[in-house]
Amino acid sequence: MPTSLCGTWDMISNVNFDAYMNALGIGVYLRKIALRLKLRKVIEQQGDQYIIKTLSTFRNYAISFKTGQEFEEFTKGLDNRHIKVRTDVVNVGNKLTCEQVGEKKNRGWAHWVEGDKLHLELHCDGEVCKQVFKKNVNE
Ligand code: YOG
Repeated sequence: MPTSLCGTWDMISNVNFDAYMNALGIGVYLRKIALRLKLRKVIEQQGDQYIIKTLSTFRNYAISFKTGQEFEEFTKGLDNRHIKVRTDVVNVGNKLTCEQVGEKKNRGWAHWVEGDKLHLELHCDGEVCKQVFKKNVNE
């Protein structure tokens, strides 16, 4: 089990998000909107079962899965693709990793906690976006 990812986390930095979205084929207009968003992650976990919500003033997105089990993800409101997904808990660095297999090569993400910060690395086609979130203790 990784160090608990649970809680409400507010974005404090977002590096290379534009290039990541471009790799996903998101058009310039949507990218401009998305770049201004301060994303919030709300993560719940019970055993192997996770719910990860990405919230913003523009759109929300949620996935729910069991680690170690393949599932189908439809990235509705994001790049709107159907992908096969597998998440795993990696003991090295206490990471929760996700591989998103589909039309886009080398696509996935990893979450981990360092101190009081939640880290997220999103990758697609050689582009890596790094997002950091600070725990919101009021939520
Ligand atoms: O999170 O996969 O935590 O699902 C990245 C969006 C912007 C819409 C957010 C809406 C990728 C336009 C999800 C943003 C860009 C841009 C708020 C990242 C696509 C479209 C929903 C993600 C994982 C890991 C869990």
